[in-house]
Amino acid sequence: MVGQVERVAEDGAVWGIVGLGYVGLPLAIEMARSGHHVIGLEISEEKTVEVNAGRSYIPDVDSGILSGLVDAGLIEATTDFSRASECDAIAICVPTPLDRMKEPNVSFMVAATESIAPHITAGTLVTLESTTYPGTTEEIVQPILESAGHKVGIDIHLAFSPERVDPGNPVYATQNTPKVVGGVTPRCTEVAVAFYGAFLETIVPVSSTRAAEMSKLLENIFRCVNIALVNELLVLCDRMDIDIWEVVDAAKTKPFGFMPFYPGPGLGGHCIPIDPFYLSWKAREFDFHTEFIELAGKVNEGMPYHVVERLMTALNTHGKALSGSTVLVMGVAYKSDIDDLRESPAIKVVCLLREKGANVVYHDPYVDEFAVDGLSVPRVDLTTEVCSGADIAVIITGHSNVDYDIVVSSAGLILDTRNVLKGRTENTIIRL
Ligand code: SAJ
Repeated sequence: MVGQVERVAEDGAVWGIVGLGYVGLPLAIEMARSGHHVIGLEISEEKTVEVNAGRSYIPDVDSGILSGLVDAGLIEATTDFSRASECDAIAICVPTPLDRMKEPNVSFMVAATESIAPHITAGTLVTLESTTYPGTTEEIVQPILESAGHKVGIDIHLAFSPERVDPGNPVYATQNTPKVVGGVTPRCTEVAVAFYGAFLETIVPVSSTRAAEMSKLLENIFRCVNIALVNELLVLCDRMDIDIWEVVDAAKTKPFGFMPFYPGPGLGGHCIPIDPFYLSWKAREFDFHTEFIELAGKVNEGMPYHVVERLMTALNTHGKALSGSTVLVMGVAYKSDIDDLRESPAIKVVCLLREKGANVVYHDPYVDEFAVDGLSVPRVDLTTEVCSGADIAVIITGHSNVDYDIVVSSAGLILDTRNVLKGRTENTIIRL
């Protein structure tokens, strides 16, 4: 049915997105830029107001571009999910967090699918973009769609296509990052390839939804395990009096067969610390224990504790106890040059410091408010008085717009967990 494939990609096709977050909003921009009318289906009234007013709440999405597309009538947001009936293709871009027991919380995907199922019409393509365990698309999304009277592969189409957003990446954005696509049936794959190919540069079809789901997990588990590897080596090098940062820099001169990862205070973000546990959970169904993932999780989760141990040791060498000391935490976002706090290692570090009686303040130019366990952490400006008034400063995340000379020239002690002060030799600087 050639017409079927063309419908989702023809000029007049209307496209929908469920969830206008850090994945959905950039996707909406790219879709609209190709000239298609985009309907953002959001549960948040506030987000729909912001989008319809042309105001972006995602740092990687420029408000000028968004407002231009809204004014051109190419993007609109609504909380009325019945408008899914107007869409020829709909991408589901909702969160996939873990619960407190580190088990997948699929409630957002279920709610999103249930919200559109009664309204989608014959011929519609539905794609799931949320990072999840292999089997989710066919075991969760497909039954919900078919319970509404549809038949996947016959009157509607369903595929999985993982998001690959790297927040703050100045080179790779939604449009120029290759897009993996796997359908429930070959026809579903063909329709999904036509859809994404209508507005993205490179499409990578695979044989099934499971292959697409697993490819995304491999990408993120690869990062999680390799970061854990260098974190473990950091602790060993500390005991062997070897500079891990020098070691990684030396290893990365190898022009093939090596990719540098850097130790740090722990693993942040809404993906890398979380996604691997979606696979380890599903693997149990197959009597399989993903030991690499479990070990990586243990090593990465141990890093905030290692940071606090190093802080205590540093203060001790200067005759100070952590209890009662003032600690200036620098950089609380989960990675450089962004404002996102999700799963940031700074949260655990501050929690542990408080438990040990330290007085904690923070500085982060991207983060105006920072609370841990509901208790606000006082925000300070980066001045010589603040730095000299702290018993120790600890750099958790380095930001390129911070003047570290102020810190180096006035702080009595500095623990640098990111090698931000690379090359500085002042004896007040201690590297993780
Ligand atoms: N980190 C280290 N050492 C490293 C690299 C990262 O400690 O060598 C830490 C970071 O500080 C951060 C965490 O790990 O706290 C995650 O960092 P990240 O660079 O993986 O950034 P994310 O989670 O924002 O985005 C990642 C994407 N990043 C890259 O590919 C560089 C990508 O893996 C996914 O597209 C994205 O997660 C996602 O949404 O899955």
